[in-house]
Amino acid sequence: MSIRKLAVLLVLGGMAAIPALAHGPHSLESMAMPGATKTTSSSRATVSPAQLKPGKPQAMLIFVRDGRGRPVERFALQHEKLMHLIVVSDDLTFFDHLHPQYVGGGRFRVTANLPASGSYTAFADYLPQGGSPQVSALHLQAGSGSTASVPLTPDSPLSKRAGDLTVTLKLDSGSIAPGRQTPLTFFIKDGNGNPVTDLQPYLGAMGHLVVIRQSPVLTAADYLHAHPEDQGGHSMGAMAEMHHTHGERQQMAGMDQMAASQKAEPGSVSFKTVFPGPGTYRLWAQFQRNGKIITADYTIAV
Ligand SMILES: [Cu+2]
Repeated sequence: MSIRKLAVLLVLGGMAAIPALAHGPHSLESMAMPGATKTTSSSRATVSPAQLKPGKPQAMLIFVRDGRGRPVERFALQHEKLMHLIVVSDDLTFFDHLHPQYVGGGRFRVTANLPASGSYTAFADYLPQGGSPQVSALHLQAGSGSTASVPLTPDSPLSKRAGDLTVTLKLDSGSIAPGRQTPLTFFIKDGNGNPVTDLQPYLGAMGHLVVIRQSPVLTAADYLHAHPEDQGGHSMGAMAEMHHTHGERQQMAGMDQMAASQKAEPGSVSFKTVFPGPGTYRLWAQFQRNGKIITADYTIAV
């Protein structure tokens, strides 16, 4: 048996534990949080092609259908975009954050570039108009072979170089437990060690945080998408609390100034998230400064 055939069998074997296998290996039922009230039947996304060449930008189409198989025609903006697509290698070493373009009829077009042969997962994050936020895990293959999920070692210290900045994640170790609101605060310093206070809004907030749990087969349940809370942020439902976690801006105007300055130190951006269970998590924090996006990545144990 060829290595490639074996890899395909391994992938299919891994998929068997997951619902919605009947929809094909590249389609997973979108997963909702327990207890969330659904206003529409759940939708699902598929991707074509799911087999790509490594190291080469290639166009893909993502097709979103409702529970009855009809195209979802209308989407609402979330954080300034109709769809966020987070692409990771299955070992969570590669990360890309893309914004597919809606081309109508439930279809989004995006150009992906998978750097090396192996297996990847793309998390499509979108909000059907009048519905609830959805995450679909789309499985992609570049060349042949799977990307083994090797155990990741938690980072210590939690300081990362990102461009010419240093981004340090501060965790209150006593508060990291599954199922509990966990504050995640990033301190951003320039090359001289001074706090960076001139971050620019990125996707309508002072930062963007993606959290993914390491898993032999990644599913939508392993994905947490977090943004700092918008200024004067509206209240969110229980499901939104889980998917789009709250954070505080480092700079706020007018009446909020005093309250904000008590909460946030200069050069810091805070998020809150709820880790759904114990495990090893990868975090990618993104900020914008001088028109450039910087990404700092971390591994933590919960
Ligand atoms: Cu995005």
